[in-house]
Amino acid sequence: MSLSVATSTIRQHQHPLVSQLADGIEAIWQQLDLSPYYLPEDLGYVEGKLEGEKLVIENRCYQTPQFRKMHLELAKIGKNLDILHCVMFPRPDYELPIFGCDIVSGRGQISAAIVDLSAATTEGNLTSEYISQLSQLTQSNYSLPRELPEWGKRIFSEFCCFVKPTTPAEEQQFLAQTQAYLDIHVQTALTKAPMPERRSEFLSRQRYYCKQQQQNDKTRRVLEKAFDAQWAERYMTTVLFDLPEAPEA
Ligand code: 18B
Repeated sequence: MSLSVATSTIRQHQHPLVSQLADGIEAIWQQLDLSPYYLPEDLGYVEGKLEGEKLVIENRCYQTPQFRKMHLELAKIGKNLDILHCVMFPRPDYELPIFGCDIVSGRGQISAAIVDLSAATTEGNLTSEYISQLSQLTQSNYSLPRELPEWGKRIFSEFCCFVKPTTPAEEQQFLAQTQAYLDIHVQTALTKAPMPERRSEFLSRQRYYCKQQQQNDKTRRVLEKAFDAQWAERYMTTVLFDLPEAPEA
């Protein structure tokens, strides 16, 4: 295993949907009052080897008054595998859903594209303001919807979109849909006030979300092959899905 630190950007070498969505996410984020969020020092930019191929991971991470951690990660494994991973964790005293998005592209073809706004409440329901705004979006149809794994069914909302886009038109539709979700989220978040009395409820839901995401064996396997099992475990639990502090007893 070898790790090194550098500042190069892999974005221009990735699948066009990955780089377009990365640019789109950062443009929408500009509407928020961003400050840096510091990841563990050795994990901001990492390189490893997967089956002899180079794996490069680039992280951008911010926080705002409404969001504890806004994480955009681009990964490139050899010439073949491009990944975009994005999660926005609200501060736990805000009744805001968790925005999450993942794109996996192998050999120039996207195999998985997923976006969701996942509920913050114990019952797992989005608030009516989210439901009404998301319901008003033009219905998106894709020729190859994918079935969620069991761990995902417990956290993702009825608005979750999980597909394998099959044409450039479907890729652009996914881009537009993801940006629409993110636009709604950022605009709504800006109107919110904290609800400290419900903090422990929101915290436990975020912890549940992270626990479920940590069960994604496909992510874990890629990281284990490129690094090792211990590194993969640390990365999944401190960078991808770190649990916020435990709720007060
Ligand atoms: N993920 N993904 O982010 N994952 O991180 N991802 C895969 O075609 C990575 C998130 C999600 O069917 C696959 O099956 C790596 C977020 C779901 O069992 C690979 C990183 C969400 C699946 C990776 C990464 C999310 C999935 C298999 C770190 C949702 C389907 C590709 C850079 C909000 C799981 C395929 C299943 C799949 C890898 C969802 C290789 C390494 C935020 C549901």
